[in-house]
Amino acid sequence: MQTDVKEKPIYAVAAAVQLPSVNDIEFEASLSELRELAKTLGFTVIRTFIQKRSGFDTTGYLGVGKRQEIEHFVNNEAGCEIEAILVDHEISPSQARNLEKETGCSVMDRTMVILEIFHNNARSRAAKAQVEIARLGYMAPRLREMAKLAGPQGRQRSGVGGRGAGESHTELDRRKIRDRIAELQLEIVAMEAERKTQRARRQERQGLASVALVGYTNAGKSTLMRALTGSEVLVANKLFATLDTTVRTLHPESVPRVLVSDTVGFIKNLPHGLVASFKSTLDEALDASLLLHVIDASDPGFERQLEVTDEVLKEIGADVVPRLCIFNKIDHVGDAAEQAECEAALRAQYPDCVVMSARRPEEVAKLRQKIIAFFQQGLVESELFLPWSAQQLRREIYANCEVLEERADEDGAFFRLRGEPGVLEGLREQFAKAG
Ligand SMILES: Nc1nc2c(ncn2[C@@H]2O[C@H](COP(=O)(O)OP(=O)(O)O)[C@@H](O)[C@H]2O)c(=O)[nH]1
Ligand SMILES: [Mg+2]
Repeated sequence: MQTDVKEKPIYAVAAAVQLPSVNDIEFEASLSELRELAKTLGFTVIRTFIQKRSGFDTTGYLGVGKRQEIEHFVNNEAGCEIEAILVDHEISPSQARNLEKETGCSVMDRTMVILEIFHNNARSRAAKAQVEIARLGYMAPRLREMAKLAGPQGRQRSGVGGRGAGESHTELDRRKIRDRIAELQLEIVAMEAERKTQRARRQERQGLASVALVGYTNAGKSTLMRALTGSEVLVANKLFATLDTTVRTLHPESVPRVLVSDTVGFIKNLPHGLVASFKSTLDEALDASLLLHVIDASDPGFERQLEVTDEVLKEIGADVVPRLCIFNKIDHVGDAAEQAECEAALRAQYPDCVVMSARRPEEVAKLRQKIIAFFQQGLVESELFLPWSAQQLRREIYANCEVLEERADEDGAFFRLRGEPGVLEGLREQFAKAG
């Protein structure tokens, strides 16, 4: 596992055309989402170029003047090496190629940025196949342009975001890509059957206490994850945080031990072709015994987002998993009076919800208690006697139960324990045999 947080930053610039049909708020929201997504891939976006136009420039997406401005910035002003231009739309292969040629930087459009994140986060075989289908679909029309770039004068593409996989695809012709997509689709159908068995296995693992964070990008999922698990160092570098499976234990450790996992997050401006692969990356949510649905209470559009999240969770069959709604960023909702008003309104509309700020440690501690309480619901208290002759079983006790009290006498030790009924029964049987 990579833990080196001193990794050199990878610099990028963002660029976007604002069409007349898009208002300033929508435009800025989409751009800031793009910057968040870029951060997930390890990019530091140091400058954003925007241009109002009645349509995209057919040659290079942005008008020629803006392209020159970017070229000038990248080569004379930036003061660091700019690895990529991130474009907040899906653009055509030739637009991308022209932009690359004129600026000397790799171009990643919105679709590609998102695809790379999905690629890094797909865990199950079905999710990987689903993401590969989307990648192939994206690559197919771009092969010719990529081949043009690949000559001796072709730019060396950076390794960021798994460009390597794209390169190997340049050798395949379109027919091969079509065949591969068909093959993957068959595999996915076959995997549906496998999923059913996985479900059954998951049921067996119910004993394992696991929580998954779901919700829109920028709601504060990773921040909460960090606060709940104390994994400051690892999450500090977004690139490695994404490549690692983001699963950590609740900290300080609890009984039972609770695993917390982060998910990719819903994207407001998700290109159509990526819907299926996005859903597949939510597999994690299906494995959890409890979902934490994180909502940015300070986002004016949160109600619609909440609905979409509910719908999608239902579609993937995760609506049966118990769920806790967390309205986060309450500190970001106006002054104290406005915060109180907002909190009261949320509590009235969503009974059982949590209203909090991931930046307030005491509220994070409360959430942690609430999570633990959820998993302790099924636990029972019991007294067990462990004779001295069976002291080798002490470790079993401490590993599997919460010890509320331990008293010793001449014959052995009395334990007052809290744990799952099955676990306590198992211990009792072992003690009987050993005693
Ligand atoms: N004001 C405020 N900002 C927050 C809170 N939680 C997260 N943030 C900020 O919101 C941004 C997105 O957070 P992040 O955890 O990356 O969101 P994710 O995309 O859901 O994982 C970051 O800049 C966080 O610092 C909160 O409770 N209050
Ligand atoms: Mg995140």
